[in-house]
Amino acid sequence: MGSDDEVVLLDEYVSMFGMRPRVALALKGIRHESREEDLQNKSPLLLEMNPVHKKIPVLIHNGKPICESLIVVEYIDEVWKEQHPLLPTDPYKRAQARFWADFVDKKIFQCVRGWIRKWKDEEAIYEELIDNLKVLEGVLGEEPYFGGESFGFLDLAVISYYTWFLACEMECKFTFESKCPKLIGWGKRCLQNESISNSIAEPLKLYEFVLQLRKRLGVH
Ligand code: GS8
Repeated sequence: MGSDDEVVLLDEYVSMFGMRPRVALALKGIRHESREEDLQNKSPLLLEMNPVHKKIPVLIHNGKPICESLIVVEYIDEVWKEQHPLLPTDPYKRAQARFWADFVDKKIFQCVRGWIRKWKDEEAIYEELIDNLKVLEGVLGEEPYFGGESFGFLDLAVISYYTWFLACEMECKFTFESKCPKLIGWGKRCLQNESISNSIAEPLKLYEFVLQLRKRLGVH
């Protein structure tokens, strides 16, 4: 891809989905413009570029939109394939990485959303979350990254939640390290890379966002 490519990311700082293309673009060193959306007052560009879901993130590459965070990351990986490949080349490993990324979005997302909105008793939410994180620890095994020796597609799908766990810690009475030491060790390893640590949201800012959101939604 040429250096005169126009790459725009419609994003929201706190979004676990927005963080994914942010990390992918940073790891691959792709110059782009990031536009922060106010999701209470969506821009005409967002409505035009994602008329189906009207959600961020949207990557606009030379005027053409790509929606849904994992699809965006796959697109970035295919277009800029020379720099920091994310998906494995082996078809079976690719399928596994996609399967577990989907697991993260189905299971872990529900727990984080449930925590923010206090859907259930908080102990039940934390228990469910930890159970799912233990499953992920099993997937990680003894490897440094989900992608094996290097940070890959599934690492990227999970890291956007890692910072959310740190935000949960401002409220819960345990540390995630005490429950899922392997996963926390993995997260710390990932954050040693500045492309990653500079692209994910700060836990304190997430927690402030949660408190504001709860206030707006009347959640006590
Ligand atoms: C989810 C995007 C999403 O929920 C993905 O990209 O992976 N499956 C999609 N985006 C939210 C912000 S993060 O909570 C969003 O844009 N919400 C606006 C709305 O629902 O109106």
